[in-house]
Amino acid sequence: MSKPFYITTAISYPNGPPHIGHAYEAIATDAIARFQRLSGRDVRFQTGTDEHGLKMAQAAAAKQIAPQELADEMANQFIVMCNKLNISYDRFIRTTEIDHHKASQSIWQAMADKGDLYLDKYEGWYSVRDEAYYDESELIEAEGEGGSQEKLSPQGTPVEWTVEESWFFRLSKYQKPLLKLFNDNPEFLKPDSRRNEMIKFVEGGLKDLSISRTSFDWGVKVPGSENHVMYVWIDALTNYLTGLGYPQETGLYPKFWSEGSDVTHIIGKDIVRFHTVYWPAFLMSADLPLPKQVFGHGFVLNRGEKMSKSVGNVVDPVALADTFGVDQLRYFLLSEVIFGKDGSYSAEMIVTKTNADLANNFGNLAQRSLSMIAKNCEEKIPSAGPETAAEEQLIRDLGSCFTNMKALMENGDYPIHSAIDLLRERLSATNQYFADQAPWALRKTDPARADTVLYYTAESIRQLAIMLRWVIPQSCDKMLDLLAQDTDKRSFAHMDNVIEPGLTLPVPSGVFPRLEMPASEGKG
Ligand code: ME8
Repeated sequence: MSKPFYITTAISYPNGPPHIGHAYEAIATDAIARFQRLSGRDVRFQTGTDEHGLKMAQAAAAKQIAPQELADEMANQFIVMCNKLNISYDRFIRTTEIDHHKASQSIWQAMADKGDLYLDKYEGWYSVRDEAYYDESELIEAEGEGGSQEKLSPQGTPVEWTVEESWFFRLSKYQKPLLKLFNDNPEFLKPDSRRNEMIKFVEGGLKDLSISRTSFDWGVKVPGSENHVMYVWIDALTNYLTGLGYPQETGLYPKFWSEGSDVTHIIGKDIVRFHTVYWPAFLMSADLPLPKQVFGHGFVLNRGEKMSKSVGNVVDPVALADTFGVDQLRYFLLSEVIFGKDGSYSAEMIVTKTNADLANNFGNLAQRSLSMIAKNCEEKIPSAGPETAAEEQLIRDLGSCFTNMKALMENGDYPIHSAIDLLRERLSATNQYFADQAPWALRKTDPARADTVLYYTAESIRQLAIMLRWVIPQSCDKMLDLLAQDTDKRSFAHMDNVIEPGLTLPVPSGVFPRLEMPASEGKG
């Protein structure tokens, strides 16, 4: 039996509506969660919103509303986005929930009990945009938003000099254990390029971390120091435990957060330090198990797209899904962006790619073969006569594709785009088989052979739809409905089944409409 699998996205700041980067992370994480479920694993998937901190407090103040009101309004938009994109989360966590305050206070207390927290005065640089403290040596001199030369964070955001009483975490104590973690577990941080960066950062020495604030109160109260709220990242990272019921020792928590489970955090490249240095150090301090893997994906950039001037490059992912289709957007992002690297998108790229791979390749194959079955085989899956070398190869290659796809997705690097490439090759090969065998011509000369070709085409579509279900779930389910497949026979375990001759099929209909470039979009 494989271990229970717990997968999470980062929790997003709801200081504004979701953008395409949030959608990308949710879609990629969802695809991996679905892949693991199709493989038969016990999966728990969590996403949510990170609602405390100065950034939220300032965004609410700018709108002259309470932070909770802003959080309620925007968290709802994140939930709408996840539902729209068919994100199969088990829990959507909001850090303003009561159980989360309790969990954050528990991990705080565990670190305090260890002797890892002390009170002192913080004096240094803080970036509200990144909700991060920076060392003087990390800052860059560059042109700031006002046009003059300024000190900026390594992410290019403004920093301010901060002086206040603060609780500190003895991060310095964890330098050696963290280096050991990186060295003993090459899988802990992927891709490797980010691992090398973090090893360098930790080798450079770790300063103790300021982990509470007194200058505002929008956060989780520090136990025993009521005038302090926790640094937002302490509470943010704890969300992964809260969602499992921590500190309760029964139920989901021991099942999904233990040596006997695989915990995977999918996050963007800008927050790798928080997840692979601070988070494991907090967990070590609290004597809690560590995640098995943190994957730092790249950024999705909208190049070639005309964007609204007032909001910079923010595009509403729900509007994109409305325009192009949910599965079209999912397919595009997952196949176009190399997981772990930056990628770019434009309306034209989405239209071109999904028309080629989904409408022309997959859609046409299904539409042509299923309408032939409807017309010539009394709407039933025909019986197959003896297989020729062509069918043998068709089925053998689908089997190898399945094996290779699983091997790729199980190696820890999650090369999602390469797994999809394998499937695209199979779609093309199945189309080629159908064109070469020309069942419409065989119908006149050798009807039994025409039936055999239609049978194998239908069986190939069944296997392809199962193999693509983690990428484009709604469309594959529609395809499997057209093949009259029971809903409980659609997982990887059913790849070995074969479609039943004589099965009555519903009236075929198109699954992938051909997209047109929306009139309002530029050519990119
Ligand atoms: O960082 N492309 O929240 P966030 C791809 N609350 N991913 C992107 C992206 C882009 N253009 N822009 C952002 C936070 N992301 C914290 C996380 S977790 C305990 C707390 C990713 O709303 C980003 O890297 O700024 C992060 O993984 C996620 O979106 C949320 O970003």
